[in-house]
This record gives sequence, structure tokens and C-alpha cells, in this order.
Amino acid sequence: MSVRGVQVHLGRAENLRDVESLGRMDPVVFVSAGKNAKAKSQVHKDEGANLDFNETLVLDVQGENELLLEVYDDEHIKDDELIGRAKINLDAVLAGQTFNEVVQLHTKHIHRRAGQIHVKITPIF
Ligand SMILES: [Ca+2]
Repeated sequence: MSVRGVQVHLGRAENLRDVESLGRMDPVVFVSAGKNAKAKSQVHKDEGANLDFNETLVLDVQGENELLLEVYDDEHIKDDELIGRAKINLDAVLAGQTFNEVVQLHTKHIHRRAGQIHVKITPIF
């Protein structure tokens, strides 16, 4: 029984690093596995640093064993700005288990904390 893909449930995010100079951030999550598998959440306009994404994304993992999760502040005029990211090892999920953790985000500098998000990943057979 091989795993074809994963369901990624995005839950509550807290203490997201504030990168918005004016007003409240508009958080959006991108998940990817390798070069070809990508999915994006809805944009949570003006919801700021603490919010519940409450959304499930489906990703075809194609044998990739690492998921990259990135939280951005959606922008209209300039490019979206990175709030924080995390890499999640999928070996256990590919073996049929469920990943259910609060994931710590960091900036491009691995030691700089950028908030956290509850993520649940379940395999799709
Ligand atoms: Ca924004």
C-alpha cells in the first residue's frame, strides 16, 4: 500500500512574525513537496499574527519525503513577504502514520523564530 499524497490540515497559528508596516498582516500558507507538488491556502485578509487557518490542502507527494511549509503576508503591489517557514519530514506519514504537531516557524535564518502553526498531515493511499 503506497502513499499517493497527503492531506495537510492547517490549524491555529500564533505569534506570527509581523512583517506588515501598516495595518494587519494578511497571512497565506504555501506548502510544497519537491518541485512539482504545490498548494496554497486562502488569504486571511487583515487577520494578523494570531488566526485559525482551518483549511485542508491536498498534495501529491510523488515520493518526496520533505514538506516545505511557508507562511507569507499577502501583498498586492509588492511581492508577498515571507513571515516564516518550516520543513517537515514525511517519512512517518509515508509509512502510514499521522503527523499532528505544533510546528515552529523560522525566518531564512534558522535560529530566528517566526511563530508557530498547528499542522496535521494524514496519508492518502
Ligand atoms: Ca499584507
